[in-house]
Formats: sequence, structure tokens, C-alpha cells
Amino acid sequence: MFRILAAAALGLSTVTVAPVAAHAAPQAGLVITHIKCNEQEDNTGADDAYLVVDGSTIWGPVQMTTGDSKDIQNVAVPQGKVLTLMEGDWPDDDDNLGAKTVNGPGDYSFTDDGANYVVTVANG
Ligand SMILES: [Ca+2]
Ligand SMILES: [Ca+2]
Ligand SMILES: [Ca+2]
Repeated sequence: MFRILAAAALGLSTVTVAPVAAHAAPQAGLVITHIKCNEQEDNTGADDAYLVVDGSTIWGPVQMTTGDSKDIQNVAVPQGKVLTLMEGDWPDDDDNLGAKTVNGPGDYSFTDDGANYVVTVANG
């Protein structure tokens, strides 16, 4: 047992440690440019739509009703991250309208909870 541990320790000591990268790879530079509401979530009044990445709100809340189409001023969204569309309510809990992993430019649909939104992601 002891010999095995000693051998393992010896083995570890010969492992060369790769230098730690000075800084992370640059982001792909994706941005959110547009949001379209094909079907709002709330039955009465406008939705209070907002977009969340990693628990932080990156856009909104903005009032949206069915048929609304709004330009967004190039809000950065990191590639590979999960983008969640939320709808604010009070006093009951906010509604999760869907979550999508942002893999590149394109239209992302959020259709949970009876809603239908399309968020456009473009190269920044
Ligand atoms: Ca709601
Ligand atoms: Ca609401
Ligand atoms: Ca709710």
C-alpha cells in the first residue's frame, strides 16, 4: 500500500504543469438585436418581458403585447450560455417562457407557458 502511494507520488512529481492561460479566449461577440412577441403570456395587460443569463437580467423588463416587435440596442450575450426569457408578475411568481443555449447568430423561440416570443441574435 505504502509503496503504491510512493510510486504515485513519484509519478505526480514528474508531471509537467501546463502554464495557466494569461486570459480567457475572446468572446465571439454575439449580440441580441431584436425581440418579437407572437403571443403574450399574460391574459390581461402587457407582459413584462426580460432576458436572463447566469441569473442576471441582461435586458428588460420591457412591456410587450401580442404583435409587438422591438429592436434591442446590441445587448451582448456570451456564446454557449443559456438565455432565459422571463415574464414579470406580481404578486405571483414570474413566469419562465423558455431557455435556449445561444450557439450562434439566429432566431431563438421561447414558447413555454403558452407564450411565443422570438429573440434574434446576431454577430456584434
Ligand atoms: Ca404572467
Ligand atoms: Ca406579467
Ligand atoms: Ca406568474
